[in-house]
Amino acid sequence: MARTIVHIDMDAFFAAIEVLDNPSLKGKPVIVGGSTSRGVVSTASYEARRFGVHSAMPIFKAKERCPQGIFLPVRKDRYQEVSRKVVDILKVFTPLVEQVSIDEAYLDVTGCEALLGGAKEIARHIKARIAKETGLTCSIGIAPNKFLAKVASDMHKPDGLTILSRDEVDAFLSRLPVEKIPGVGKRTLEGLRHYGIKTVGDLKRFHKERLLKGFGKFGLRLHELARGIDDSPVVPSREVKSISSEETLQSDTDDLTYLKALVASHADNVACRLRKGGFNARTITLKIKLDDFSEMSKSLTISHSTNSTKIISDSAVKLLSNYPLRRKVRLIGVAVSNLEVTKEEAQSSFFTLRGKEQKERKTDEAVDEIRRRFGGKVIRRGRG
Ligand code: TTP
Ligand code: MG
Repeated sequence: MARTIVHIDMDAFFAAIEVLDNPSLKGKPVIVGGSTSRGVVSTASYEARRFGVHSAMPIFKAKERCPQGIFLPVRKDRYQEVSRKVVDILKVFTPLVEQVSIDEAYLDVTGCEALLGGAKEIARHIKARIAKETGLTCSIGIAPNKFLAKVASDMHKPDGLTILSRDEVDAFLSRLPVEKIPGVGKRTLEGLRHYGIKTVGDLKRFHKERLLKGFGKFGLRLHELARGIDDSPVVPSREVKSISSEETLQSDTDDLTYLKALVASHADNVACRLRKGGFNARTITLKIKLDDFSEMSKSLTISHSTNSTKIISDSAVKLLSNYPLRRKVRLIGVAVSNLEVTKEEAQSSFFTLRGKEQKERKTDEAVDEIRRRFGGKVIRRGRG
């Protein structure tokens, strides 16, 4: 069935937010990037791009090209906040929203035309809503698949709107430079140039087998993309609702000491993943499958959300101790849910913790650091 895919990419995203938060910067060459002179440019306003400044350029070079530029540090939290707002707006149009980076997303609006109007109407609605609720502009591409929609959204930046119908695809692609194909980086580009391939039209005329030989699996993808073929679906990004860790035992057991050690180990695993993901949890669940395949889960909810190995482990072990084991255990695990994003204050409230809690926090951080450096399996936490 013919699909209608929308690709949205915010314009000069980080720089546009800086202008939004400080309107006196409007119309000026704003450059956002690493704060040291050894850093690189994250992005630049369109005014700064006229001086030849672009993403990934060393800051010192950007300063040479645009000495009058206004150089600002990256405020990732603020950009994330706006990014979430944009995604929430998009979800009003369809639940089929796949966020692919901080400032871009795909929507599958197939069949929504009757409800929302034609493709152009849909795009206008989205742009107007984003402008009203965030004060920012975006560029939109609408096409029969993700590849074409993404290329289309890049055609008329900033504040662009490009709609590609099936019968326009061939003409559009034949002139398109191959470097515009998502996934074609420096090395692939060199390879393609080596074969004399400059446009997608050239690519289409090139033998499939030679593409396979030269570029492996990606060569086959290039062969399809050159024909405007891309069947990849829009996969709605799911919010993380819970984190779990469990295992089926080598042999069934009712050895409580051993089971408690396993529970502690799985609790440590989920706590570590919470800390890595920047979450705290309030609900801790113990999951057990018995040797007759019956299943049970017991939960408890604590008053203050946590990512502490000790608190999660103690809670899960308590759930196990309170559960009368009638049979041998076949599978055991721990899950946490009721997640909250770890707040800055919570992270920095180290000094308000009591001595014992401070020590536990320090242990968690030290173990995380060792795992980060040497891999997850180096340390297995016991119960203490
Ligand atoms: P892009 O969408 O590639 O760029 P942009 O939104 O700034 O500009 P455009 O109008 O061309 O879409 O990237 C989104 C944000 O991601 C960008 O504002 C900053 C960040 N980013 C980096 O930090 N480093 C990079 O190398 C790139 C390309 C982007
Ligand atoms: Mg962008």
